[in-house]
Amino acid sequence: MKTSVTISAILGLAGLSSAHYTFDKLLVNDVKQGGDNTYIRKHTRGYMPTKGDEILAKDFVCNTNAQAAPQVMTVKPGDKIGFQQAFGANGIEHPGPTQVYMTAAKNGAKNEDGSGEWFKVAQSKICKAGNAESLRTDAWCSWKENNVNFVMPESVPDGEYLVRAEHIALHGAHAGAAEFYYACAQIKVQGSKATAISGPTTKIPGVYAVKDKAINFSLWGSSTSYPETPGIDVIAGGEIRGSADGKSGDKRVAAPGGSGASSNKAAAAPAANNNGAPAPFNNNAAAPSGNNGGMGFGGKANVNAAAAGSSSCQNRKAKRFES
Ligand SMILES: [Cu+2]
Repeated sequence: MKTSVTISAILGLAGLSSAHYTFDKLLVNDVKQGGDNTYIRKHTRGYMPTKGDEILAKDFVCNTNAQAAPQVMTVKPGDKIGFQQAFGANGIEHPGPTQVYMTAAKNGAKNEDGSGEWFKVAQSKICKAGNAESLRTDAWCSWKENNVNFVMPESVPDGEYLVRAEHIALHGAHAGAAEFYYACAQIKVQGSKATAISGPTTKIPGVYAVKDKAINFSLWGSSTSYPETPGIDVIAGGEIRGSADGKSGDKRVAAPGGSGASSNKAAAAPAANNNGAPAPFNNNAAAPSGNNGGMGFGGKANVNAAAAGSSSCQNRKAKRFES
């Protein structure tokens, strides 16, 4: 019984799924800026995702053989920044969270290699509360959107940055095959009153380990929430969209901290806390009812049934599903 429910869910996902994607067009306040790769670094991976231990390679920074883009886009705090899909793709139809990371570019964004410290400026998870089936599809904030987007927070100081937007597709995550889609834009922030960021930082690669719970999470059990947070926590004042269970709807709220000394301290908690037990500073805390308590892993029978049918896009393709 459980198995048949899971298999019908797989068929449902496959039917709705569209092709793979990457990002090459920059949007500011929903308006496209320049052409393809004018501000977003061009890479040679095409639309295929990064998987498995590839996330530990240097190419995980801005994607395979990424080259500096010709221009740097100037934005101000409060501007909505979007990374739109390339190759005519028009909607993210893989289930999973989005992350946006930034690193300061002391010698200018065009010259930045991304080998320094990165902070997370935005996180999105679930925007629509629903059942286990919707966790495989339209519960996610990014579902069917054709760009990964966030509003540049006031808490990011002026300067040039590399900005790395990422979507993680989780449909194969239970089998160690989460898919990473990402690209980097060259952006200059102007008009901020902030002087320093407050929050954890990380290297990329290094932000994720292959065994992190957040990227080995099963969508094929009975969970209706995603209590994990991939990578590090969002900086104080950064954007948190949706929540772990979607009960607060599609809202963008500022991550805690940024004014009080005590909350700043909490925000600077070690990154290692993020992927394990609940940390003192938890992104979900910004949204009501963010925690359903369970880890969301389904029973073994369900996991295996799902693995047989959809452990990867390739498997699904072999079964004549378009992934
Ligand atoms: Cu895929």
